[in-house]
Amino acid sequence: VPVNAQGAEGFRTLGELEETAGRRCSPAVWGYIQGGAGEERTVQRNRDAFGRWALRPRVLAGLSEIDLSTRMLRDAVSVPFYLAPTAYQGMVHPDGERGTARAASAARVLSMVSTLTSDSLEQIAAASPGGPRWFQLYLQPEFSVTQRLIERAERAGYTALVVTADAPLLAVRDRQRRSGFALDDAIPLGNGPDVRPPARELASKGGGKFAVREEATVGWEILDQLRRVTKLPLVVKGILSAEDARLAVSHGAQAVIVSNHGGRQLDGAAAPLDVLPEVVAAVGTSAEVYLDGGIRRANDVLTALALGARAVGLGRPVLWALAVDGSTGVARLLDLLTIELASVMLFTGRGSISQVDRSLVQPVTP
Ligand code: FNR
Ligand code: LAC
Repeated sequence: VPVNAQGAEGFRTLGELEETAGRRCSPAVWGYIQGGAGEERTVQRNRDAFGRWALRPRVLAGLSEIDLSTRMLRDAVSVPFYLAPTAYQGMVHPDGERGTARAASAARVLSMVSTLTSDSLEQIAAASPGGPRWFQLYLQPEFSVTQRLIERAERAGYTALVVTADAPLLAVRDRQRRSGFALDDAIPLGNGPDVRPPARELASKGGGKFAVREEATVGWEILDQLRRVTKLPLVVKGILSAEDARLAVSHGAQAVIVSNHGGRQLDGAAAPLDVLPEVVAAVGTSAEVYLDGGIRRANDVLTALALGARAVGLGRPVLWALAVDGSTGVARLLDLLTIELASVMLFTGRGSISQVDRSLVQPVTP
């Protein structure tokens, strides 16, 4: 057996990806990527939730073809999973967001591109001319800066606006603090010096009072305000209750993403998978429902789809693949997951995504 039995690609299976990436990243960057809020109970919960469901195999289903293609709002995509937005990809590999977007668009997988990228949103669009591509918006302290970002995203051909609502402030992340990483140390933001990440702390005013930074003081009417400045469909990311899902829809969101930011914001929050059924019930057919958090294998994808998600997002796995082998690594991740998904569809007797329903899963004791 050769010393590097993994071969040039660095990983041959989805299962070895995380560990391989961990060996490639500096401890500080790894602490940032892996870390969650507080003591990471929610990070753990996101994964544990999948263990409470089993897939129900179906045999002799007479399938001659498996079709994984579906639609996310107006975009036709080849698979029911997409790339969740993640910041500062240039830190993990020089291919950066351009490399990630290129791999995704070649496979016709949808990319949600963060506001906080190392490359500019125009460079990312140019590297993946066919898309599909949505722009993830972090509201800026000045609305004029927000508006300018939206105009740029429209001009560059992004087809929806993903408004991340669960980060009015970046949570204290113990692991990240211990590893010594601060966003301020990160490489410069590709979208320009006037674009800012969410605040890292609340400003104390003394006497137990704290001030919230301007852009984080908004209420649901911000969606109405955004709709006045753009025709792009609005997607709200970071929904974890039926109440907020209904509010998002009533303010014009065409889709919601059930997510707890990969366990990076409110430690103690529920797993997206556990909240998914109530959100799906609350919005009915008035909006599309997506989910991210803890998706690692094809069985996770199908479990979430069976419980009502239209598509699911990959966060950390994309960063792992990028760290290991740049754009090629991301392409390999998407390929491995796609092939695995097709086989799981066959084993569960589903020839197309529209045939995935609640009867595909059953609750089990972990
Ligand atoms: C994120 N996430 C995120 N979300 C967002 O809306 N804008 C962003 O810029 C980022 N940045 C970011 C950086 C890193 C390092 C991570 C790990 C995550 C959250 C992301 O979109 C998604 O919600 C979670 O990552 C999904 O969970 P998994 O797949 O990582 O378990
Ligand atoms: C994070 C922010 C940047 O989770 O979204 O680190």
